[in-house]
Amino acid sequence: MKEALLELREKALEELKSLRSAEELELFRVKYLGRKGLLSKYMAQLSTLPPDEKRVVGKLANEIKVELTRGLEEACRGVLQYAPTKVSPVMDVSLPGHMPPRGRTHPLVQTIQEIKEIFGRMGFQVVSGPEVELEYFNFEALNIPPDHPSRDDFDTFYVSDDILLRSQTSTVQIRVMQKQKPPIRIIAPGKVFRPDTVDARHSFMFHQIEGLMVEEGVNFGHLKGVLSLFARTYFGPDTRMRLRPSFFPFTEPSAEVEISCSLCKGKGCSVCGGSGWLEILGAGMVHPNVFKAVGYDPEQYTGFAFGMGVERIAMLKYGIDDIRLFFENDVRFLSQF
Ligand code: 2NM
Repeated sequence: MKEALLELREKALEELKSLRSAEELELFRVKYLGRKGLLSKYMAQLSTLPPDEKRVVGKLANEIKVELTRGLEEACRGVLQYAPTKVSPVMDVSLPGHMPPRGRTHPLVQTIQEIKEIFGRMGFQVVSGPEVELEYFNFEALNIPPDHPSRDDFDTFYVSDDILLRSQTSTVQIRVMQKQKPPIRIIAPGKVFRPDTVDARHSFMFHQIEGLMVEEGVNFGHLKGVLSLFARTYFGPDTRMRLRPSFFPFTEPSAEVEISCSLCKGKGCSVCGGSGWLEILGAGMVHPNVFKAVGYDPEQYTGFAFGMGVERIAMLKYGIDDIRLFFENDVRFLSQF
């Protein structure tokens, strides 16, 4: 039996050298080391031997088992290294596992979070409302009557005669003012929809953050103070801000808010079109007709409101030149933020 075992050892060690695939490795394991394998067969016969011989042969059998197990492990490492993707019944549990790729927050969500935090520190609460909205909240209550020319820029996505996808989140401000008396400090982030043809700068859907502050004695100085603090916090302490007269149906007076171009420091470059200034938002004092629509007395309360496009703000901050990148779900883009 001793000779038989030694012969088995020779044969097995020779065979080990020729193993080339996971399947061959497994066949070898079953043949020599398996529960019904050759070694087990000899081990089972040990009981038939006299005690002295049993000890010696038993020891030998064990040594061969250890040697072949080690040899098989070695062979596994050699073979699997060259065929790492092959599904194998032989597994080395000490190898590091496959790391699943880690997700992260979308750059637009990050931008919204940062802006919410800045206004939150100034006492603004975050509110939200429906994306599918009544025409009344989207237009009439915002001082845009049925035949007003500025409707052309907004009305396309009608669901029925008087229901549409909202074109700005001021609809949410109206809903809040209808329910609550001043003082009011809110910002409303969310999706809005416009009849724009998609290109590098336009999208039929984008994100807006609109803000509103209403109480007795609020004036244009408060608007400037709040917005310049926002601009300096978000774009950096050296950021300068300027206002240019503008028009919105829901504010009077209205202004376009611009900041000094952070890329060229106001000297003029391709991003700011040579002017040194970048438009970041629209703002103004809430129109008395808006207050009347929600049941506020415009003689008692005043307020300012503003609106910004989140994509635009993020594009300026990170130097992104195509708005479509935000919506294509390309991880090569997204994983940079
Ligand atoms: C803007 C620009 C100026 C605005 C107005 C209101 C409301 F509801 F109070 F009338 N909310 N947001 C507003 C004002 C929005 O976006 C460019």
